[in-house]
Amino acid sequence: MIRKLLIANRGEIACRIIRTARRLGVATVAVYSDADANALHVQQADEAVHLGPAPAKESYLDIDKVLAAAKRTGADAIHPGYGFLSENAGFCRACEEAGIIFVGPPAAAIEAMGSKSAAKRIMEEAKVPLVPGYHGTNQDPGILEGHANRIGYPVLLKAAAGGGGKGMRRVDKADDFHAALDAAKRESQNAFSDDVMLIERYVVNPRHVEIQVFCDKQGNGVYLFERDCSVQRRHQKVVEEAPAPGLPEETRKKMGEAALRAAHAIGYVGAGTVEFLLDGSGAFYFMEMNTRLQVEHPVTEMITGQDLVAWQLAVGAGDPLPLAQEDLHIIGHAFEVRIYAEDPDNDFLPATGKLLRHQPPPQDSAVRVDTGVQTGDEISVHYDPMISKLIVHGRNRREALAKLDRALQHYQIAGLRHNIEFLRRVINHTAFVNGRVTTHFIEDHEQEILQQEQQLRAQQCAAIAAFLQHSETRAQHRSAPRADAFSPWHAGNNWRNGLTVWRRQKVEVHGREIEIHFSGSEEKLQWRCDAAVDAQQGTISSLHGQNVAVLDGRRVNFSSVAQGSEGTVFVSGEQVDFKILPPDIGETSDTAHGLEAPMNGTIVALLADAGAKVSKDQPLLVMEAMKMEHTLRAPADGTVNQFFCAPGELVDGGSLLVDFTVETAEA
Ligand code: MV4
Repeated sequence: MIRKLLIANRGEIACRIIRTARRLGVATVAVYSDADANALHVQQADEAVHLGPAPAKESYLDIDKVLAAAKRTGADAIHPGYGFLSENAGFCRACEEAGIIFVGPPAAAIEAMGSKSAAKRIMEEAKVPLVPGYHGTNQDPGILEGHANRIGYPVLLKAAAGGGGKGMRRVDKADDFHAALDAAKRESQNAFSDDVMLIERYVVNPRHVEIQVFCDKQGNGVYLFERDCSVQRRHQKVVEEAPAPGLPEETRKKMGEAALRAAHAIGYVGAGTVEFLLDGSGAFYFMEMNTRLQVEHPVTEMITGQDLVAWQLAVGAGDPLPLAQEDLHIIGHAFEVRIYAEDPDNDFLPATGKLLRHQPPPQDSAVRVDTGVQTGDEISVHYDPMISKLIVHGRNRREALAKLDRALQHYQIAGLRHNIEFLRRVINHTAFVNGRVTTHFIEDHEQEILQQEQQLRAQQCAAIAAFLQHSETRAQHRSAPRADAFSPWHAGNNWRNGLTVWRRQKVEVHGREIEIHFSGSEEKLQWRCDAAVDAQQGTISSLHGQNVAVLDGRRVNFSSVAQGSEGTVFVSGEQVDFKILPPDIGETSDTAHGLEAPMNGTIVALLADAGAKVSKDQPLLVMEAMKMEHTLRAPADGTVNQFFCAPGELVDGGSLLVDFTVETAEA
């Protein structure tokens, strides 16, 4: 039995491991870098040891520091999580030598998978299906070309030391072979300081299907079925699911058994994943084996009802596997999506900064969120920009997919760009809904999945108007100057009858400047906005505080976040980010819609009647500001539709006073 476990990792996986350890009565030790001093995994562990500066090399990747932390705290085991030291055979050995249990496979099993060509030779021996190819040591270019011709084009050149698509080249015809070989070797040499290449027949439009295996120290092994991780973007997984849609039971069994042969061939212990390419005919081929717990393990937990970290701790302590193959069954269907701080509109550039809000959807036995961050945390440049993983389970694929979409709609993240909308477009795409997933899914459907021209809808305008009104009320109630710059209305000396006056505010939404007009109070607010596509005006009444409102007769969940001049509203499962623009001050420039107050002041007199036709420069109203009277005049010949103010009223600079229509020349 492991009594005290050090988790040599950070973020969601550290938190995930701590959760199981706690449940099992195992004490936990977190480690952390300078950047993570207040991180969730540090808060959740029983103890925490500081490792060093933020860069992983000086903290999470520093073997001596991690081992010293384990010794100091008396940990009897180390869980490496994924990434960092999880597949470092040297670290695994160092743990063994220090008498500390490494929760993972033996060092030799990690090493066996270190070279792709060596791994393929072992797999060939173990009768694990391989893509027809060459993985020998003779690297003479002429010999390699001969093999390519034998295999048949198209072929794929792969770096023996590679991974993640680096040093990989597709070659379509013999003429291109030598140029492609040179390029792939150069790339591989640069990336891995090794240019040994292997050649495979290119499998056209395959699926990535991987098998979860588990082995104990007694020599038993089971497979916990498959995960389909085909939907990827530049070798980054986007959606994972279990079971693989449409996989015949017979193929599942064959793949599971092949994966176990792979594991046994290298003396595997613990949780491992054997990756296969699955082609359109149902044939599958070994790609590689990951000798760690994987990011996407929760979908397997969901469909098997097992806790894989608990299994790891049991096996690590020397216990036999808790279940035999015949005890394992697939229950329903599960999806995982990875929520990243990144900008899908800008080539998925990682986003950094402060999470102004991190509010995952409500969780239950079918909706799980694994995260290592909370509102207020910083997403830094030092580590992976993954914010969390959302995992859902349903009785079948369709139900799981519906729950996934709903959960994504309820997920609120503000302060950083993220990929939630992108994920929703992926999972709602017809091809995805129908289970037609391949490794080319995102490329094939790029047009439909990537950002389309965004339109602003009435509900969203209404929500922004409600936000503006709410901010205005807050600003008015504050007497002292505010530290927060956000307050387009902050005047400090002003009172106004908010029920009758129409205010207007320019905001930037979806890269466009729009103007929102609003009138009324928190309880009942009217709004207008020309830019909305479906309706240009409406009313909002709020119920039960700020999270529920009736927008134009529909009751919706609604909330907002702001910092500085930037705001976000969440309404009806969607997010709209906007920027408050400074009001127009000075001359009455706006002739199309009306006249604004040039400054804060008091209305002295209205000089025209509503509905009156007036000529250019005719005085319309007088206001007083800074002890001087100012006359607002008609900007052109036209009609005074309505006054949004009355004599004696105090008005803010920039607020709309008169609705005015310029007369247009008629035929
Ligand atoms: C392949 C292949 C087609 N044919 N091998 C990409 C990363 C590396 N782990 C293996 N990869 C591939 N190997 C043959 N013989 C296509 C891919 C591939 C891929 C595989 C899994 C998931 C996503 C992928 C995206 C592009 C290419």
